[in-house]
Amino acid sequence: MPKMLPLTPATGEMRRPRAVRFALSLLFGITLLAGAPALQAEDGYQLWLRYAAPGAASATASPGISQLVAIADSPVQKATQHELQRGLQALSGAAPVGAKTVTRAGGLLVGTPASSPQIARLGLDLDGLGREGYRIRSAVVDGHATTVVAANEDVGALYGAFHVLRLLQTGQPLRDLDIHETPRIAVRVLNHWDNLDRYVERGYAGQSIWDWHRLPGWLDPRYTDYARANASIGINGTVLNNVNANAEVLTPMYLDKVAAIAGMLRPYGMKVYLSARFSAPMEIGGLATADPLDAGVQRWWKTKADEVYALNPDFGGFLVKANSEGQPGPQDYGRSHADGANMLADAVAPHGGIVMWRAFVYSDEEPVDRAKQAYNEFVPLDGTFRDNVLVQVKNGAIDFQPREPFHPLFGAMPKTPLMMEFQITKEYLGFSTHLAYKAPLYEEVLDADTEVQGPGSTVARVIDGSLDGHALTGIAGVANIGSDRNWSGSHFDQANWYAFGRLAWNPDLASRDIAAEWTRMTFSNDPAVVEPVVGMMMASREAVVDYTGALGLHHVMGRGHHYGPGPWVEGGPRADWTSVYFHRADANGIGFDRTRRGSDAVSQYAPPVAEIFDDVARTPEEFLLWFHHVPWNHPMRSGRPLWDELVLRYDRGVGTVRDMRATWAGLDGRIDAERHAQVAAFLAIQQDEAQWWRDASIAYFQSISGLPLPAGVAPPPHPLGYYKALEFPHAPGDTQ
Ligand code: GCW
Repeated sequence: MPKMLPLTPATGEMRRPRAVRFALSLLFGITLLAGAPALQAEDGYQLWLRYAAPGAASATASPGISQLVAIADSPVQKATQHELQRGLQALSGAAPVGAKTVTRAGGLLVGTPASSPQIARLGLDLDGLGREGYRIRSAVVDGHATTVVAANEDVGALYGAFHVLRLLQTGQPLRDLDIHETPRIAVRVLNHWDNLDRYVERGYAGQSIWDWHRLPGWLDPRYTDYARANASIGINGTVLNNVNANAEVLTPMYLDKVAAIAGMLRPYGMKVYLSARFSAPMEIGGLATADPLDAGVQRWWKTKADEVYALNPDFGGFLVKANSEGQPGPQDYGRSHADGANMLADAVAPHGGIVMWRAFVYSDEEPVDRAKQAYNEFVPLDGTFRDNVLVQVKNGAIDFQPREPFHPLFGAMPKTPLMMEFQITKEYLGFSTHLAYKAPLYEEVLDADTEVQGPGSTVARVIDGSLDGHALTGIAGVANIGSDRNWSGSHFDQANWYAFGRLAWNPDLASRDIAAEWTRMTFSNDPAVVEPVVGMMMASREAVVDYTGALGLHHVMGRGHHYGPGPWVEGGPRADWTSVYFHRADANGIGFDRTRRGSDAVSQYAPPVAEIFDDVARTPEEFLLWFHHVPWNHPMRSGRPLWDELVLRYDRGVGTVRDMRATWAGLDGRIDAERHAQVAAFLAIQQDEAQWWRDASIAYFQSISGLPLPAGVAPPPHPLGYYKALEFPHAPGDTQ
């Protein structure tokens, strides 16, 4: 056994014995807590890594650590050690005075066979765990009951350490464990839509956390906490800048700053990526063209890649938005998306980099249904991308709406690895003030069956590579992180970051289980908290769908800033930026006919799915108006006509928010006052805004349908003109 040291984070490292390179062996007793710890003011900065003792209400034990042997050489090992020290000490330190140590329960051993002779001696089978996977196993080591976390590489051990901390935080006993974990998706990244002036497009949590002006001289400790939070949920990369990219990020001055951030994230297994502006060779390189087939342009990108990698050897690669919403791209030179992607792919390939090429493309000059355009442009290119290219596809064909059917590209490009793009920030789900837990949305899409290879060809199996045998796989989440003290703008929006990471690691996890896990770590293990909070979270996304426009309505928000209702939005620069283009309501009915008789978008799905979406009787009602234009009196499954059903959904949404508010009010005293008060205030905002959405939408659609409201339904308090006249010139997050 290595020598025991007292648990003092500051000195543990300095006194490490050289003989054993990386083993964390913690001996701790089990301390039964006498009662829930006193509630302390919290501002949300700690996220789900509060390491609060699970509390007596969980009826389980928390470790009271007595001694620690810690050996850590590499940066990743040190990060692991620090986290375990921090976590275990806080978990035990939270025990109230008078808690009694009842038994000596054993230790915790974390490492790899290469770094720890003790782990090597155990001879655990680590095959199939890859670089990032880990095993957690209850074992007897040197006569002590021990929880062993073993991995092939340090980063796997880091992830395993976070898993143990999660078990402890959620009040689960460290007994009889035999856990094997490997990530199902290789590239698990955040996409920051952050500009270099710290403005965050579609960001509702303050400024960008990247303090570009002070970098690289000032390395905000927040970057380390960011990396800790991401590593705790398995996120292994981040794209620092907006896809609407500024070429300057590729200049030497910024590349130094990028390298400084990368240095802080690296010990936590995170790589840094950049959004590349396609026209950069012209803007910062002085070339006359950015044509991807031009030898000078190709040379410029290769040299640029060499420069990036010289500063940052494990740089991840580039993300590109090209020929979309005014961004430059290969089509400016008559070249294809594959030509553009491959040129960049060739530049980063010698360094092991990848290119994530976005499929979010549409053009107002294209007369076809916007929902069809990405498929039309990309499917013919299947098989023509380099091996290190991923095509990044949004979850639905329009744009991160509260509900969309899965994007028809999933399953339609078997020779190309497609990566998922989810939005974590809530551009269309109430910014950061509305409580909307997005994991059910993510889960719904991941579980959707493309049927391209028969039943079971789920979107999850497309993106994890198992359907078509791809090793390079990826998933991206548009970040909701900013400079706000609580990171995400609201306490509950932290759950969307958390859930994204957990589903990126394992797309089969259930959104309810993730909600429970997050609630336990973020608020309390008390079942009187967990059950109602999980209930609120699980109802919340459907509430947003209901009060913003249910039954397949989409893109009915305010123009530009996307804040609040705007079903009347029409005119302006392009039809497919209006609401009337999407809902097509007239005196006879409502909905976008995407059937074979209409835009024929249904035919982009595999035949069994297309058949269903083409048939008004078989289309799930939540997608009715997405695929069909139906009369206002279309009979619904409830027996009600469509108009009545739609109106009642608006009311149902407002009602759910009212219930959430009441539930939260009932938790007063069980949640620390600071966080409780902010959530309560935000729920009040949400209730007002849900009511506004409902009133404005009903006023508008009634002006089109001309139908009376169902019996007992309150009319909107204002005439339609009142809602249409509201303006929000300074709403946050708009495109600059
Ligand atoms: O969701 C929409 C947003 C734009 C965004 C664009 C995209 C970054 O309204 O702000 O631009 O999609 O995904 O490229």
